[in-house]
Amino acid sequence: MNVDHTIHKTEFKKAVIYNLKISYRRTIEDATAAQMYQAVALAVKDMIIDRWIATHKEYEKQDAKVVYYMSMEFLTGRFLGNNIISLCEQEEIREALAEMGFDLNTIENQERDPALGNGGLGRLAACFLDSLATLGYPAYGCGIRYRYGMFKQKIEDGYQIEVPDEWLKDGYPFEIRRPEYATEVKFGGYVDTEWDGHRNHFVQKGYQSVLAVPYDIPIVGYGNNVVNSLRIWDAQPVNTFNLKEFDKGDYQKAVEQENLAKTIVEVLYPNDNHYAGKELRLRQQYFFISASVQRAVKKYLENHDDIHKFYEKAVFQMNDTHPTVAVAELMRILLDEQNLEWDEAWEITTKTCAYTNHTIMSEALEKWPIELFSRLLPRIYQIVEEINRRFVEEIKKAYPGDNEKIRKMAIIYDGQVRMAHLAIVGSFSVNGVARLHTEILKNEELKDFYQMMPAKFNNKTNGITQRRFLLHGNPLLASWVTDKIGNEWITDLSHIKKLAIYADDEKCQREFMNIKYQNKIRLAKYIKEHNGIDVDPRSIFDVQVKRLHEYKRQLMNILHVMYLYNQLKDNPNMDIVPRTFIFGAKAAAGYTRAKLTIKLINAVADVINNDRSINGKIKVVFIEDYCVSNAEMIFAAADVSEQISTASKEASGTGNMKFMLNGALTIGTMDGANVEMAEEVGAENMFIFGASSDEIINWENQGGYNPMEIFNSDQEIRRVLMQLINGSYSPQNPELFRDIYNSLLNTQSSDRADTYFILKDFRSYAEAEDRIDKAYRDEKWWARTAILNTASSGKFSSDRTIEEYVRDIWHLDKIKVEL
Ligand code: 9GP
Repeated sequence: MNVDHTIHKTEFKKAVIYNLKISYRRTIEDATAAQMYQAVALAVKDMIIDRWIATHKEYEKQDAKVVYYMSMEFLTGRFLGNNIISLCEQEEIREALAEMGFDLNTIENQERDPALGNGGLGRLAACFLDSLATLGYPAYGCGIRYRYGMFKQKIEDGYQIEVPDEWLKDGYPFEIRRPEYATEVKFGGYVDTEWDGHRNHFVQKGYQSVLAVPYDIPIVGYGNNVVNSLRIWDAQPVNTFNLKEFDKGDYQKAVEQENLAKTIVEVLYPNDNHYAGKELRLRQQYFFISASVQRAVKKYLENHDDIHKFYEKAVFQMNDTHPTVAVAELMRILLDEQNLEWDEAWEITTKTCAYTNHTIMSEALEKWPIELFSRLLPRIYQIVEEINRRFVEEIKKAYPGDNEKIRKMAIIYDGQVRMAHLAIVGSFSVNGVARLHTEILKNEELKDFYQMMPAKFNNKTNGITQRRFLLHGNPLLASWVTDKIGNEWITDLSHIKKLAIYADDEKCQREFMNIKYQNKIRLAKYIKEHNGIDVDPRSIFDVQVKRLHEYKRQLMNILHVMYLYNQLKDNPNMDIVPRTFIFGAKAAAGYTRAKLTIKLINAVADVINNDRSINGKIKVVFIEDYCVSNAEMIFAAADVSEQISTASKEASGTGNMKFMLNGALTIGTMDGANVEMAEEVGAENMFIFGASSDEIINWENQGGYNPMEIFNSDQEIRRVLMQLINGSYSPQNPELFRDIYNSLLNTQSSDRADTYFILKDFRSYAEAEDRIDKAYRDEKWWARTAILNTASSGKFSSDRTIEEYVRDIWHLDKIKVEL
């Protein structure tokens, strides 16, 4: 980019001063950091706007095909820092602010993280948007403008407390309200059939409706002038004062509309890999999908007159089953508004929709009771019934007399609408998110569908954006990498493999490890400020940060810490490298066992961190409110990355890739994308342990295993388990962790014992942890392996993933934007 930086800096400062004046009646001397953030953000937005307009002009000029990435969640994290980086103006802006007496990092820290997502699924959507813009592909993210995003987590007395996230409280400077695209969305009522002499028309009557009003947030491509949009929908009452209803004295109905609008976008359901089955959730789904699909069709018809070719200009990627009503909504519009015949509408729909599956966890599979679905979406339900009727005919044709196939594959069965089945039937592409995951879908979970329609199935291994997770999150390492190999890695991560030649160079090893050390000091400072705990940056930072879920096995990690502590107590002179076990995790508000696990981690931390007798050899830290912005700092500081899910359960994982990029070594099972990471870096450069996914699936098919045998035969494991119920970590209430104990041994309930094979994998895990201790002592080996991990992370850029989606599914053309 050729920018005259002197002029640029002066102009930028002027803009900030002007924004402060008109927004806050403040001057630079009396502005607070929060006000400065708003003023700086507006000045940056000003730099984005012309590019944003130019991008959309270019799309129109080229009549470009667009991908609509439909997702209930976009976990974007803060925008200011990323936008500045994408504009390639970081140094100028940093200097300009410094000249005004402000520090860019402090200003960036004022931004509230837009946390419109739970975990991996929402963060993946955000990485994809970043890559789409950087690669120059026309795209819209379509989502919901939740008034309250993911809750803020406070830890009080070791327990998680959920605090509302008021991210919009002070206004969000980057968004733009677009009332000109407001769209009505209808719920409830009934469907009337009207005959016009030629055909029946289906008309929804007696419904309630809300007005969907979009807000656009710019997604700035790196250094290429491309700016795409994340379009999130807000809900408003259609008429605030429904005078007609008031005249009839129906006060209730008038306020109903208002309440409906308010509640729809009120809050993000804080469930990750778990389906809540709440009516409001289905409303949210239809709300943003109906608005997005209506708008996509309208936009197409503004410049085209043949609706039959809609799919040549638009593709809908459904992020998990949550947006699946898109299949039926597009059918509704084509049938009822465009007056197409069923077969024509179906052809267009199934050439437009594509579906990504993100999990095999059965509790995450969405199924809606017919009663609820048909009451809320009566016309959509009729359409789904007809899709189902025709699909069942196809099953019968393919498998005559095989009722079992119908039972297993029908979309509507046993009083429920199965959204995954609708998604598969209505899409031309079905993909998993890592090779192993896709294989499990094909051979286990979705076997029947794969056998009937193999051509639809494909794999797209997830990726992450190196621009947020290295360039922004780890500036020291980023500039070291650029010094060594140039800056092409920023937009093409495959270049990072050039670092491999430095892996054996002792000077480079020292530099690399010194950067890690600086990042550990930065995190240690954060931990001191936020947790009041002193941690030694020379200790191994062993980190597990991700949502709390039983299958991710944070419990196995903390049980191992308890086991290690027992060894240290027995043998205070035990020779181990000091280790800091760092956790960060939010648990769904209603997930009792996950919340109890957080309490256990904090209880163990309390005992161990305060035991002088072990000389600080191990410490345990639970970082409060794990979110995108502190994640960036955590990845940069990690030595060890814990990716220890029960094999087969983690579809891909993406945190694993962020750690690898930042030079952490992985301790992990052969699960999700870990398998492909091992392929890239070599299994000898990771710490792999545990049962394979085949073994796990086999045991599951046999009804599990008997953990009591392990309990009876392994006294060290038994000791750890007994400490859960003898008050070692909860002297006031020895029974506190009884539920966790029971879940592992199943002494009380009819559930399968140790569903996630924690005790089964424990020995192999402890042995791998021990290998880490030994390996870390060999400084050269460790440094070399850390560099090799970074150097081998090229495959895991979301740029690569997006190129594969484009090549195999979306078929988009790149555009160039000149200013
Ligand atoms: O659990 C998966 C995680 O493994 C994956 O990396 C992420 C993105 O594909 O999706 C998660 N799935 C969900 O959050 C719910 O399906």
